[in-house]
Amino acid sequence: MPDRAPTTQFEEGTTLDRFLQETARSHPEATGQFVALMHQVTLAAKMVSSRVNRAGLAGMIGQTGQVNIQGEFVMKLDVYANETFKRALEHAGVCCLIVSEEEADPIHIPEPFRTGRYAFTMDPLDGSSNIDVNATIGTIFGIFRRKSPTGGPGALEDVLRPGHELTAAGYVIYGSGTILVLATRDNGVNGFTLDPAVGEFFLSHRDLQLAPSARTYSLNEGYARQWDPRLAAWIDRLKDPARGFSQRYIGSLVADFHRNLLKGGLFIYPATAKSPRGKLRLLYEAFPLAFIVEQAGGAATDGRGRILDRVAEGLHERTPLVIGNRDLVAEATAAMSAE
Ligand code: AHM
Ligand code: MG
Repeated sequence: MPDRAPTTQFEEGTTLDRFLQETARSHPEATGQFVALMHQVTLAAKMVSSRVNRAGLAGMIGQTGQVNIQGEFVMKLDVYANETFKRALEHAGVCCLIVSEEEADPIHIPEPFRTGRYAFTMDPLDGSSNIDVNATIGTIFGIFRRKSPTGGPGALEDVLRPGHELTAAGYVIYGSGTILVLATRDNGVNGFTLDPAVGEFFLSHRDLQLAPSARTYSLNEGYARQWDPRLAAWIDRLKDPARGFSQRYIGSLVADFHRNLLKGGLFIYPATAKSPRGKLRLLYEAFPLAFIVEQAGGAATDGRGRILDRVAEGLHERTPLVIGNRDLVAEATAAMSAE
């Protein structure tokens, strides 16, 4: 369990704004930059949410015809989300560097705004393959306190570092409703639901902890013949009716993760013959979700060791991911590394 005690009491219906202001108050050294950064994140999240809801009407369905740094076809909504988060953050004076799954190189902040205290990592639109079928998608983000000298531009050292140095992480899920989940060291994991009529996020999921008896596993079984045989054998054992497991997988990490966070469960995206290092990105997907799951009492490994102990060496590095309830992660990891 994380070493923390929530510092402030909040009732449901508290706005995200008030939550941020009041939690910042318990840090006398706070400069207000974290609150300002989160304001910009929520602004961008509301803009993307609105566009997602109208995607079919706003010309947002389909591909742009381009291929991104990951070798994937870029969707129109990928571009919109990337630009929206970038624009919201680069002129706020709170970030020294932004890195995005959609961009080959770091996004340097223009003068005179680049003196901010934080480096921001993002997968602006996770689950792109689900856009055109109106299924749940999301945005995943991580926030590091800068390491490079203050006063100047950020540098790669602000993001190429161990995952356990994250200050905060979160995601926005654009589903039947829009929910922003934020994890911080002092206040754990909290979910805020957007009331579109009011245009505000309200606290709806206070101090989230993984449900203890998980009975769901999530992975793409279409790749079973490409897995390490030890993983295939373990998944087969999990199907013993006595264990009572169900499988759920939509192919949007954010959606699969959110369901498992609320109900308990295990998500795996292993190494496959096609993606021997896994498909998911360490900086944009694995680090933020590993930070969140640990704050919620769970665990995340790459099949060998703790994700947050990995040191990011490249912006677009990939990793296998095993994430969810602690006991299931331990069981899966042991099975995958058995001699
Ligand atoms: P994206 O960030 O480009 O959308 O890609 C990542 C997505 C994850 O959301 C999801 O878990 C995974 O890719 C699904 O991949 P697959 O179709 O191979 O199962
Ligand atoms: Mg993604």
